[in-house]
Amino acid sequence: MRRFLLIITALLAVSLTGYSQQKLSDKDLATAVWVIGQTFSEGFTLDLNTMTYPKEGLFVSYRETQNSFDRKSLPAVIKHAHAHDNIVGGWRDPETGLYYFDSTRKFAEDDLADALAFAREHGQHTVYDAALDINVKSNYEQEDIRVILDCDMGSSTDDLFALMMLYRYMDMKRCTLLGVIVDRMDRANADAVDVMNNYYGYPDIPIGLEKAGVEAPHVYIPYHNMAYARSTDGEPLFKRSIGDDGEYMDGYKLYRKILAAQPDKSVTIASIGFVTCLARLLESGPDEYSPLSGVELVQRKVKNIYCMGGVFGDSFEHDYNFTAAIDFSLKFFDLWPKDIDIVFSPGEVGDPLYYSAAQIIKDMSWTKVHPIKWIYEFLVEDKFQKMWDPLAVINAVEGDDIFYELSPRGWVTLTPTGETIFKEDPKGNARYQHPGPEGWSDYVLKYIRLMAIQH
Ligand SMILES: [Ca+2]
Repeated sequence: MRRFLLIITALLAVSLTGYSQQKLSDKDLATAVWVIGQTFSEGFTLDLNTMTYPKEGLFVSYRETQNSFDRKSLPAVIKHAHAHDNIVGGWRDPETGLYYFDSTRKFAEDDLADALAFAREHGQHTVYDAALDINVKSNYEQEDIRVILDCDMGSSTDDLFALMMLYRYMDMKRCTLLGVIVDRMDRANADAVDVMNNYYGYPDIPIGLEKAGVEAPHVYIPYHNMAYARSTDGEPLFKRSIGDDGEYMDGYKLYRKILAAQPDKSVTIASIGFVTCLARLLESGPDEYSPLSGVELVQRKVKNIYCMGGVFGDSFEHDYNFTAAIDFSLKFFDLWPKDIDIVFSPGEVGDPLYYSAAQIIKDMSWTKVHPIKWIYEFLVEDKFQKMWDPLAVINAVEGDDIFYELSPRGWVTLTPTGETIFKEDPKGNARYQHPGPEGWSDYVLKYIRLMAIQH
């Protein structure tokens, strides 16, 4: 009977949209919040001004109320909420079964950097996005991640999204992008990266370009002219740091220059294109940047590599990245040091992540002119892009424990026809991502979309 009355009280409280909390005593409010907690076992966020559940915004708990896990603690939570944002949240810890209540702060949907900074400052593990209904991990104990992105810019647009994610991670102080290697020959592809660097506010990130890689690989979407787009009055649409007469360093050379200047075992590589520059790096000898050979330099400076490529599941679709540059790929597999971890993001993991052209344009409606949006407005006939490449980048920055279930350790060999073969061995340097459980693909796509709407 008592529980029944409590539920009635709570439902009454919640149903009175616009009902000012001054009319509801704090004692009644505590009762209502308690019952809401009992009703929503997964968790809830409640705006005490309106007694409604917010439909948008990013929500982070205050540190001051984080150990409030019983009914006695609720008056203090509500008092804190009144003095701050007037929002309370609750969630059940699945390990202990305890239900926690928090006073909560709200940020705008496009203010993820500030929301994460607040979460880190307050020792909170997650930021809740009400519009997308996802929890974003704050990784507040994360160390500095130094990343080199190696991409085949100029064909599929998922390389652009992967690069966009890295700028957003930098905005959130979650990584340092040391450089971008473009392993698809043709300077227009490097110019596209230059546009992205400038657009996202990082005009000085060095760019290297493959000069002896795969000859004329297939182009899926010919967006290489994006860097030279003009407005109707003939003005360049996008800023660039490297002029038409400027030079890009050879990709493997830029690898050597960057690696030589980094602390030992500190660099993470995210490889989302061909491995031609990596193969040439591994084959390289001492030069003006380092007395070490390429293999020694990688062994000394690289912590790990996350590699979009390979097929390990039942997919019939052949791997593209390794096969298209098979001679380089075989060298890469042969020379990559056996003591440096490699995590593969196989094609089948990204296959279900469809980002539609219409959704891309909508998510970038916060700005009139945007390099990725420009491609979708003016060039693309495809209806969607599969988000393969961001998966390697997310893994590289967020670590191995959060987004993915990885295979056991083992060794991966590449056959001359481009097949990737995994042999389990606890001493092996290789693991590969498994597709997540049901709902996982939706979650990751929402996460990529959340990054796309930040500005
Ligand atoms: Ca790619």
